[in-house]
Amino acid sequence: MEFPLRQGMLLAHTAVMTSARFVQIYREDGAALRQELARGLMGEPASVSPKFLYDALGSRLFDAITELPEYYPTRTERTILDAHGGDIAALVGRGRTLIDLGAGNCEKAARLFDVLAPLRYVAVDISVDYLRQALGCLQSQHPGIEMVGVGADFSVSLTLPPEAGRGERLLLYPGSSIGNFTPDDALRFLRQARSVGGAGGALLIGVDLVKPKPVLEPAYDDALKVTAAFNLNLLRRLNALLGCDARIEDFDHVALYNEGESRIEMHLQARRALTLRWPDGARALAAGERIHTENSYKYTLDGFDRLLRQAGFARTTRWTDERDWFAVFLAA
Ligand code: AVJ
Repeated sequence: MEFPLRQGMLLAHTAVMTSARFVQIYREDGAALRQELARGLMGEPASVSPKFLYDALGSRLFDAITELPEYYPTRTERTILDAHGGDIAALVGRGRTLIDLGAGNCEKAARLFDVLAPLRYVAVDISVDYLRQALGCLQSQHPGIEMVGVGADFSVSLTLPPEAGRGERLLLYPGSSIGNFTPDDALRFLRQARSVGGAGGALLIGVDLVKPKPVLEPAYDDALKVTAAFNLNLLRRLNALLGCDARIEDFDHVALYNEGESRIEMHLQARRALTLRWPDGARALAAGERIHTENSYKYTLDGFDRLLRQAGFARTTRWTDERDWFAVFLAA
């Protein structure tokens, strides 16, 4: 199988101590990252891609978010998958190659191992280091499943290395990560997922649903301030990657539901007028001016079903929790 390498990507194979194999299909060079960050900061409004949220600390903070009482998506999706794993297995069959897009701690996929009995598990995540720990541990618990870890950034294009193997593919895209894309980009992503899945392929995807503001906003602005730390960690990344001089204490975490766009927005808001400086650039921010750091789109059941069909999936099945807060779609 051929896969295009984006400019700035290197191909590197790495061996580890466990029997899980690891492949890294991208390593953006520092110059490309700096350029991307500088371009975002100079934008109107200033922005930073949410992919920079997930360094080692950011991934751990996200894990902590999933334990918060206010953050309902993870546990609601888990309830749905636990309740309907059997239905899912009956529809997709056992013994597939399970491809986990944005695997993180691999916990969601692991809970499906019993019902789906995959022959191979391919965990894809932007944070390879995090994947190494998670997969190493999982491989020893499930020696019968061939495991491959893939470090990849598919925010631009979804491509898999030959190590992902052939065989009937079930793509898993849990957690409503699809919400980070604009609806247009989500459609592009779903079309790519359809083609990567191949004939007989299926996609199991978690989608967060539209609901009242008083439920949505606290989920992204929790009382313990874990989400604030998760968002503010971006400033540390700006300093480390770009050589920026941002001070954490100069910014507030802001999370708001934009009803017109049907999305939660996260921002970093300057507490006072200030200028961010880095080796070959600077960005002045007025007091109260924001850096846009994340969108998390919410869908209606029918709206997402329409998107799947537009992407070329002919058969869709969906399950929700009893409050209709979250949905899991199976598309073939
Ligand atoms: C990982 C993108 C699904 O949008 O709910 C959680 C990220 N941001 N709290 C989400 C997130 C703030 C999360 N996704």
